[in-house]
Amino acid sequence: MAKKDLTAYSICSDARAMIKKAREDGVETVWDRLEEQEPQCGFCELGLSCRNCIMGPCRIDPFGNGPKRGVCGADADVIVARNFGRMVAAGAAAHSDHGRDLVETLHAVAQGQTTDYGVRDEAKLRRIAAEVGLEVEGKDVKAVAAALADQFYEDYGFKRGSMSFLGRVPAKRQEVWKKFGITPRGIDRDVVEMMHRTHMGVDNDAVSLCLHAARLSLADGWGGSMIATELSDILFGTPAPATAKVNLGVLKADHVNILVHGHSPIVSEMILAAVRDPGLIAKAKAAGAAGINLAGLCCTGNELLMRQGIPMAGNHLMTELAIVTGAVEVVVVDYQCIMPSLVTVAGCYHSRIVTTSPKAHFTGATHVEFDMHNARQKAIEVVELAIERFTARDQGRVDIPGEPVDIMTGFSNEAILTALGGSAGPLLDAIKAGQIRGAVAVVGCNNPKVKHDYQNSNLIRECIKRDLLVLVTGCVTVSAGKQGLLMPSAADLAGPGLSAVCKALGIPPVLHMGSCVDNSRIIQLCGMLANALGVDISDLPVAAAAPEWYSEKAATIGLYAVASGVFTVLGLAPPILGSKAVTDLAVSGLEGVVGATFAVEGDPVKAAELIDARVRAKRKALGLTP
Ligand code: XCC
Ligand code: SF4
Repeated sequence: MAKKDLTAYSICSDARAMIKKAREDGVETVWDRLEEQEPQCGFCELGLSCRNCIMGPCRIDPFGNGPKRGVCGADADVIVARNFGRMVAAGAAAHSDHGRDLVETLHAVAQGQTTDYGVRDEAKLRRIAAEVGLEVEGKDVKAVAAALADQFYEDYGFKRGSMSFLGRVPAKRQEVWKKFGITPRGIDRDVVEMMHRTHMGVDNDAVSLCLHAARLSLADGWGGSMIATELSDILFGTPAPATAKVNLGVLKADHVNILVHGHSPIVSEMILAAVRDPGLIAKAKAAGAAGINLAGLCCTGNELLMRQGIPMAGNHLMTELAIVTGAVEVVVVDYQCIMPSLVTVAGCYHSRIVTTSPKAHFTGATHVEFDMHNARQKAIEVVELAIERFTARDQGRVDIPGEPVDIMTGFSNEAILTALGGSAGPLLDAIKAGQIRGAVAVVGCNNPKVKHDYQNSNLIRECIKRDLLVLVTGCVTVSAGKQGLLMPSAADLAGPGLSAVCKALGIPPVLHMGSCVDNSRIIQLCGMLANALGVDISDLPVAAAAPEWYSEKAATIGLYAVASGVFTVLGLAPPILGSKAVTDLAVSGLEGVVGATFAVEGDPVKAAELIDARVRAKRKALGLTP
């Protein structure tokens, strides 16, 4: 197969060097497999294929010549809406089931069933418990933790028919949700209901399906994801600003290198504790290594980066390439976004993929199952495996490209408020004065269909130039960090207003707010700003973008952003274009319902212009300078 020039795949020199090495080493990557899949199915791309029952599979002809209905009679609108609904349900399920693991961990801590985990931020535990209406006066940590775990368990079911964090939603927004019947009721309930509605012969109206998709996405954003974020802070510490490093250069040729990949800090925090164990460090030295080096990939990397300053080796499209360095002993994974190909890539070197979750087995990987009661011990076993693998490493095949880049991290809402002197007031003043014209959350993944990191990093550049403060999470963090955009010095690339504010506060124009579940921090911040101004979130000069998204979870995040009132630009179209009704709803109709829409734009300059237009309109409506 003809290979494209290396510059076509990624803007990053470490990525290009490793794609070249992969070719030399005979390792197949995600880009090779994408080429093999092309041309991809046009029906599926448009959302027009259905296999929800075995009277099918069915497909609708987008050109109107072939069949217009599936065997059951479902038309293009119903099929597209059902498929999109299931996509959103899967994304919400992933985030929320991750959140569930944290609730179970808090519960185990409260019941004294584990000593491996504990409450690291008791003040936050008490604050959150009081916020959701629990009695905290005179109660000890364990009692408060037990009550909070019980409260969150109910958010998953349907006992209360509402969610703990609804109080964070501005009153005007709650009215909008009530009016259209999209107030989330229970995380599991709303996800299950989507599976029910999309069974053959249940909900057969595209608008009704889309509204329920919005409701269940809100159960994720203001529910499952928000619970995951807040409990991770309580159990592992609330992030505060710190500096760290990013790119494949964080790997060390003379060290045992362990990468954590996936999403939950429950596993990665234990690995971190184990790599700091003096006994294990001594073992590594006895095996000929200079020490043990831990680095992160994807979202669990973001969790460790935010709270512990652990370096980041890369984002989604760097996960295979990290192993191609030949310097990685073990990749410890939990769940989500872990390409099954990693097992094959690891097999081309001395590397091992270690799976840890009972929910996520990979054929060919080494399974070391972690639970609340054995996590510390299991982490030690994993580090011992890595030390053993180090002795099998072929140093002649090691190539670690480039030097790491500095990044600033740790901007939880608590940290942002502290940096501002205790309240959102100074931020609002800067927005009112037009120094900061607005804020844009640039979030999400990489996708081999677009040049790696190009759209992510260039949209950020375009936004800060326009005096728009940028907030990043997930894989975009690495895209931005590698380009130097997460350092205070990037203020020089910002417009004059934003640049001045950043310099005065010593912060970067692009703030790292965490992993993908931590997008909940961003909507919470939007809620706080709206409340401070007495307006709805949809009145704020804010926007969101997922320039290189690939995952079902990103679709869910995009939808809860829009349903919360935040205009959202996607760099790639979701599979809905086969239905005019669903597409019209997404890009215009939703404005009249939730006060925000999606737009699809892959070009970073054009995307920034769309965002700028939204910010201008919102500023004008608030009586501010454009
Ligand atoms: Fe996955 Fe969360 Fe996307 Fe990265 S950004 S590819 S979802 S790891 Ni969340
Ligand atoms: Fe075909 Fe309808 Fe079955 Fe889908 S649900 S596969 S459209 S018959």
